[in-house]
Amino acid sequence: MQDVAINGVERLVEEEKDQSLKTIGYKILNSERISFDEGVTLFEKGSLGFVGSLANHVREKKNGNIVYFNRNFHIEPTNVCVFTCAFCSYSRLYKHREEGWELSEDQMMHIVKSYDGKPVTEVHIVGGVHPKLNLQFFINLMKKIKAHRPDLHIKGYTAVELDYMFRKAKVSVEEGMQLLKDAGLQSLPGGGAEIFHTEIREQICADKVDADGWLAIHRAAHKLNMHTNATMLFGHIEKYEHRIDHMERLRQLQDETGGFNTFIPLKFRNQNNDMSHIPESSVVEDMRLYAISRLYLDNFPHVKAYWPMLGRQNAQLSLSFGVDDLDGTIDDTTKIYSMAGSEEQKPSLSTAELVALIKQAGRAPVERDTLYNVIKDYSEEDLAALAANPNYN
Ligand code: V47
Ligand code: SF4
Repeated sequence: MQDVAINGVERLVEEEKDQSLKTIGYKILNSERISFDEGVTLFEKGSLGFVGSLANHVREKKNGNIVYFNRNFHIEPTNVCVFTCAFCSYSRLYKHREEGWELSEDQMMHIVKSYDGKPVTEVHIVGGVHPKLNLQFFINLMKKIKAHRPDLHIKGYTAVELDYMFRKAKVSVEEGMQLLKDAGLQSLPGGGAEIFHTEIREQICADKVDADGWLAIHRAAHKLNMHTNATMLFGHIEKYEHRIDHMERLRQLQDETGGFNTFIPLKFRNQNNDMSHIPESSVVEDMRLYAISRLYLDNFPHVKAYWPMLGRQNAQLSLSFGVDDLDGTIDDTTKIYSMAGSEEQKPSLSTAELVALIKQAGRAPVERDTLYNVIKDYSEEDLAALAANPNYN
């Protein structure tokens, strides 16, 4: 089977009429790294079929037929935020905080406790940058969560939240990361990266941590043996070279530390924000982007499609364009996307539903923990039995 697939993609490259694409195609087939300019060329000239077949080839070489997911839940401590990112539909300024929400420690612990006895492995904590919630508040929260449920992996705080917390507490990035790690924080999510290039960053999120600051926080986490993710907000005013510049900076840091697990492209959604006049990208453009990121980020183990943002059908489609991870079951607590106009207004999928979705796409569903250790392979599982089992629905 694999020989047929490899022959298919080899033939596609061999028959490619454009010489620059053909050269890139051969490089990829020979597992050679592509350059910045070649990345841009793929965006400019690569058809969906061309980049998609190559990305699928790379994805199957790295991760076989597996699609990973995990069982997690979100806590969003607040949507009050000191920043004013133009694409954000979710945040409220402190002076308008009565329109938003602020959870107390008790309320957050209540959410954690509501999962007692349920087989979740991860809590993902992400929210706005509240001017009154400081480093000590979050250190206490980490300790409380860990004291209550030591086996729950805490993935929390974007580099934007951390940068603000550390500056306010007057600690260095290294000291701040160490304090949070000691309190129980284990991984960082990939948010806040947006587009690193200043030409774009100045227009969409001028006031929050810049590219070097974002990268310094992830570097510090990696040096403490913590794993992190990286996102890229795409499909707005950025050009192809800004996308490649973003991926290039991530590729370089990954060469240095090896601490990134997953790249997560996030499609810009245009409702209820200051960039609503910008049309959303097409599904073909989205799939080309997934594929090209799989090809460019040759040192990233995984590429994730965040299904609540993309919608379940397009997330299924992405599994043929380089994606090997669909994030998690996620309960209905994440509001970042529903408020920005995502199809998924109540993003919740049971394990049985997620497994069925992956199987429909002809892939092998595997539950993982945050660090990609396999918890359970569902490829031989009977779907009806799974749906009837209360542990999986
Ligand atoms: O940084 C905000 C994005 C991110 C919009 O690491 C928007 O596993 C699209 O980082 N349209 C936060 N995107 C969420 C995040 C994340 C999500 C899932 C998994 C992981 C992980 C991380 O949400 C922000 C920003 O890029 N975002 N507004 C919008 N209108
Ligand atoms: Fe605040 Fe994050 Fe929204 Fe920016 S994207 S305004 S940092 S909540």
